[in-house]
Amino acid sequence: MTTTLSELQEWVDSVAARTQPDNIHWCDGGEAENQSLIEAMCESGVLSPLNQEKFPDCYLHLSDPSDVARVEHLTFVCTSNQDDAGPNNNWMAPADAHEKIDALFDGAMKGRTMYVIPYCMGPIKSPYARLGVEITDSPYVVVNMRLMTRMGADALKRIEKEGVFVKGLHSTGDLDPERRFIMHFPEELSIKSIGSGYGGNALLGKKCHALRIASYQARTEGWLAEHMLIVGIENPHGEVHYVACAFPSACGKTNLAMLIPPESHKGWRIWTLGDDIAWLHKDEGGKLRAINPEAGYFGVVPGTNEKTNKNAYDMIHGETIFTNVATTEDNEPWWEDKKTGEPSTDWQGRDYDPESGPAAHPNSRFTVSATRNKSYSLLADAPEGVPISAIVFGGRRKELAPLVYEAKDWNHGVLVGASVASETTAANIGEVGVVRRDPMAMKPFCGYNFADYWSHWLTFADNERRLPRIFHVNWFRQDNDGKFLWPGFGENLRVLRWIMERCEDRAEARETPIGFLPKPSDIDTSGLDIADETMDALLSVNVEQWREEMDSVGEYLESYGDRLPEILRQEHAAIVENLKKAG
Ligand code: GTP
Ligand code: SPV
Ligand code: MN
Repeated sequence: MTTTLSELQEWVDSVAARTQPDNIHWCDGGEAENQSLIEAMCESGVLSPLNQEKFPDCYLHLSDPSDVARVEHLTFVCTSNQDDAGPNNNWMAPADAHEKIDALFDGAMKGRTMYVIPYCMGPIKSPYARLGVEITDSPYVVVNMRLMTRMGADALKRIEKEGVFVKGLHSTGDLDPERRFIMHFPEELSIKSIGSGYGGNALLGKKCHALRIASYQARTEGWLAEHMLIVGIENPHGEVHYVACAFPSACGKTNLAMLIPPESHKGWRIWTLGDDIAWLHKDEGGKLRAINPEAGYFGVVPGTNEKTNKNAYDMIHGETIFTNVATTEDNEPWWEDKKTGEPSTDWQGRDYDPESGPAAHPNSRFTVSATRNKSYSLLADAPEGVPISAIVFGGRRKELAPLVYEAKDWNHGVLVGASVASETTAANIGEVGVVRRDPMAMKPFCGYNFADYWSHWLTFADNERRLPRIFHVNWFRQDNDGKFLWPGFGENLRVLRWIMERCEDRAEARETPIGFLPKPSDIDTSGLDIADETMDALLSVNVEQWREEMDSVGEYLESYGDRLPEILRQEHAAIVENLKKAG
């Protein structure tokens, strides 16, 4: 397979001239190709088969121990003008960036096969879908891209027809963190990544294309590319609301996207549209509609069990690639909080020893096709996407942020999103558990200046009535002993119910300085063993702490200088004023 599109052919030729692979393989995305790649990787030791009786067609990949997460400090947005990338991004001048990274690509694929992966982000017939081609020397990337995107012949056909595609060049290089860079050229619709084989660094359709490049395009074209799950919530009358939630990495998107309603909620159903990324467009009637650009899940493994997330637990019992989990004596995958079995070999392939840390890496992941998820919505393939009733921001906060609150209107909602802060997680290399600002859960993923991004969000306010309402949730409040106050997981449906009822003007709320909160009695806690004091704590606003928080938000926003939209400044001032009046 080659291509009729000369721009694509010339790019592939020029990459081959620089990287000097032994072979070039154009991926068709078919079953035979996939099987032969898996066999070759099992032979070379890149993959190993797991217990095929209990985990049919499941494989284990152990990455280089230095290459286990995204690397925000090595990720760059290379716009001609530094201010366009903004204080939220590392920046390098495009010419310098190309020179630096091209030198690393020189001869990088000697002795290897170069794979050309045409892919489509979004339903293949959707007008909202976008195309890309990833060139990589990693067969692991190929089989993962096949699960995560609509990859192969159909995508290539559309690329040839439309002629516009994102160029993503990737090589694992020598995996030396000193020679690892993830560079984005939004003005050229291109990405260059070297030195990592891991997740968001290497599967370029995901964070690099569908968020960093797409967010940049979305701004000029009038839509939004967001780090959001999309979920349909069906009540016992068969009415469905679609909700899009932006939580930072490893803060509960996959779990919420496929949650199982609690016992007390008979007749409720959850439909998964997406678990990580949403592309939102205004339709002709002015409603926001969402598509999921992805076709699979690259999800956090630890914590997944029959109680927390049975859908995910069942889904990953077949046709799944596990990265950096432990294994048991009889070669089943094992991870912390799996609740059954014992680890015998850890994620580095060593005999398990509790002294050397967790058995599975905290950022170990499963890659699996969305079609294996029992709650996968048929509408995930709908070209026009689904209408969104509510946007929900959230973060991982031990203190401060209540279980749920609602913004007063769209502009206030943009402030709520811009103010999101969350404790860092193992999804990025670096310190874990430190609170940092993560506006709209997009800190690592916005491909341009956050101030311009907030201005873009604010442009949607002109048709408020048809827009989703905006909320903020926090499943992660803790008591003094570090115990979670809220049971989370399936029980989060109770909070989503209040959110949906607010969207239908059916639920009560009390006005507070930070927005609308439910009274404890507004959240249905039937069948839940939770103390009244706990509900009070979860649904209270500590004015003193919030004053400090808003000071810190104000300082953060001002760090964006002249580009900061005046409306956001006013929204912030209004909350500060409310808190002042509150005593
Ligand atoms: P990325 O794939 O990195 O974007 O993460 P994500 O936002 O999809 O997070 P995910 O659903 O994988 O959850 C991350 C971790 O948080 C897992 O270990 C979960 O078990 C845990 N978690 C998810 N939801 C809840 C919840 O409601 N309460 C608590 N306490 N933990 C949760
Ligand atoms: C995240 O970190 O938000 C992820 C995993 O979803 S990765 O694909 O590595 O970005
Ligand atoms: Mn994510």
